[in-house]
Amino acid sequence: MNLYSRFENAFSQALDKPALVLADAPDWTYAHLKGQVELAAGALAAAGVAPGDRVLVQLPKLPETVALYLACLKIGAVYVPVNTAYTPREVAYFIEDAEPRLFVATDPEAGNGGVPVETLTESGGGWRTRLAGAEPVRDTIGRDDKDLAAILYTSGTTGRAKGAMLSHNNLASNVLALDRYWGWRDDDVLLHALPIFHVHGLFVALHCAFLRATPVIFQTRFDIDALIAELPNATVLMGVPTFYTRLLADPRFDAALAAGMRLFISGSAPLTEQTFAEFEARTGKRILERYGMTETLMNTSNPLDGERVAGTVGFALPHIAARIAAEDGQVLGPGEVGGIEVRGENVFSGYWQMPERTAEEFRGDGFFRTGDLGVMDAEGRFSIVGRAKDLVISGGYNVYPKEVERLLDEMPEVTESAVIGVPHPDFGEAVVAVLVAAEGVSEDRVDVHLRGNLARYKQPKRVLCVNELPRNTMGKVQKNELRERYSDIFTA
Ligand code: MCA
Ligand code: AMP
Repeated sequence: MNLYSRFENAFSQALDKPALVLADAPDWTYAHLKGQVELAAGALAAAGVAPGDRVLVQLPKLPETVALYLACLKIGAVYVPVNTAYTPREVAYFIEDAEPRLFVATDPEAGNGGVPVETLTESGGGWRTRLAGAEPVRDTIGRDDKDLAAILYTSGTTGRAKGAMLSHNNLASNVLALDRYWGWRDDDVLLHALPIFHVHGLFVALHCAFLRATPVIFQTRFDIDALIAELPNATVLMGVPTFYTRLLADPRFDAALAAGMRLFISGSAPLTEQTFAEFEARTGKRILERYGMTETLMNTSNPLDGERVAGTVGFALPHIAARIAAEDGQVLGPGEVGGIEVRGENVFSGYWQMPERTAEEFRGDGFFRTGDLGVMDAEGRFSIVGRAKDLVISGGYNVYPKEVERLLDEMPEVTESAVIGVPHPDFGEAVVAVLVAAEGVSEDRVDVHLRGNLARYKQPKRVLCVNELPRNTMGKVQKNELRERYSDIFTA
C-alpha cells in the first residue's frame, strides 16, 4: 500500500481541521494540504517525474516542502531530502550519486551535471509557477511493500555518504508502531520545530500527526520564544536534547506552561540523566526518550505508561527484534555490553548502489548492525553506552570525523588531523579539531578553508595544535585519549 493512501484516508475525514498551523500566514487545513499535494503531483508529472525517479530536495521548512514530499509519495517518486546547511560541494555528491530526475532548491544555480533544477523560495520561484499551472493528480499510485519512498543520506566512517533506501512499508510499519506505542490521540496537537530533512522531523514527527490528521504547529526553525509561546496550544513536542536544555535554561519555562502537554519526546542524541531529572523537577513530567537511526527508523522507546528510566532508551517497539551481540556475531545476554542489532519491517533494504557496504552491515539472519554499543537488562530495556562508529552528534546532527579530517588534511600547513567530539553544554557534543602543523595554524585560517566546503555545523568549534597525536603500538590515533584530554574545554 502507498503510504500516502493511509494519510489521504485520514485527511479526507478531517478536511476542515488545521493541518499546518503557521505563524505568518493563514493555516493550511487538511483540505488545502490535500489539494496542494494533488497540484504538486501534477507539477511533478509535468516535469517528467515518473514512479521510481528520485527527486532531490534542498529546501527550507515551508508548507510547500511538505506538500512536495507527500506528492512524491503519491506518484511513487523517491524523495531525497538534504540538509539546507550543505554546501554546493556536498550537494554535488548527492546529485551524482542519486541521479535525480529533478532537483528542487532555493538557488537556480544549485544544480550541476545536467539535472533540471526548479526553484522554490518563500516568495516565489519556478516551482510555484509550475504549481499554479498544474493539472491536479487525484489518483494515488499503488505501491508494493518493497517500493522505495525515500533515500536519506547518512555519512559513514569512510567519510562518504551512503543513501539509505526506505520503502513505503518501512515507513508505514514504523508510524503504525509509534502511533500505538505513544498512544497518539485524535485531539493531539504536535509542536514541530525540527528540520524536515531528517528522519526525526520528517518521518517520526510529521507521520505521527498525518496518520490521524491531527494539527501540526509548524515552526520554521527552533526559536525559544516561539516555542514557549505555542506550548500552551500543543500536547506533544518532539525534540533533540538541545531543545530540552534550552527550555530548562529559560526561566519562563515552568510547570504551568507545560501543564497541558501530554508528551515530551527526545531522541537523536543521548539525553543526560541530569536533563531528565531537572525537567521532572521543573515540570513534574518525565521526558520520553526513544532511539532510532536513519537506516532503521525508530527501534526502541521508553513506555507511555510504565517507568521511563533516565539514561535508557526503553524497549524494542512492537514487531521489532533488538539484541546485543559481540563483534563475531555471538548473541550476548542481559548485562553484557555489545553492538545493538535490529531486525524488523522498519529496517531499510540497503544503501543505494552500494551492495557490498549493505552486505557488511547485515548479519546472515537479517539483523542490521547499528554501530551503537549498548546493554539490555533482564526485562529487555536497552541503554546506549557508546558508539563503535567514529561519530560525533552535535545538537542532534551527525558529524563523521573522517569527512572533516579529509578537508583539514588538504591544507598545506596541516601534517595530520584528528577530529573528536567533546561535551558541550548546548549541543551535547561539539566538534573539535586537533592538528599537527609545523608552523601552527589559526582558527581563522581553518574557518576560511572549510567555509565553502563543509556545512557549518560540521565545522570545528575549536582548533587545537599539538606536536604529535597520541598513538597506540599499532600506530592508530588514540581518540579516547584526546577526548579525555579536552573533555572540559567547553564546560570548565
Ligand atoms: C546550528 N549550529 C550548530 C548546530 N546547529 N553547530 C553545531 N551543531 C548543531 N546542531 C551552528 C550554526 O552553524 C551557527 O553557527 C550557530 O550554531 C547558530 O545557528 P542557528 O541556526 O541559529 O542554530 P539553532 O537554530 O539554534 O540550531 C540548533 C538546533 C539545530 C535547534 C539544535 O541544530 C537543530 O534543529 N537540530 C536538530 C537536528 C535533527 O533534527 N536531528 C535529527 C537527525 P555560526 O553562528 O558559527 O555560523 S537524527 C535522526 O533523524 C535519527 C533517526 C533520530 O534518532 O532521530
Ligand atoms: P542518524 O544517522 O542521523 O540517523 O543518527 C542515528 C544515531 O543517533 C544512532 O545510531 C545513535 O548513535 C544516535 N541516537 C539516536 N537516538 C539516540 C538516543 N536516544 N540516545 C543516544 N543516541 C541516539
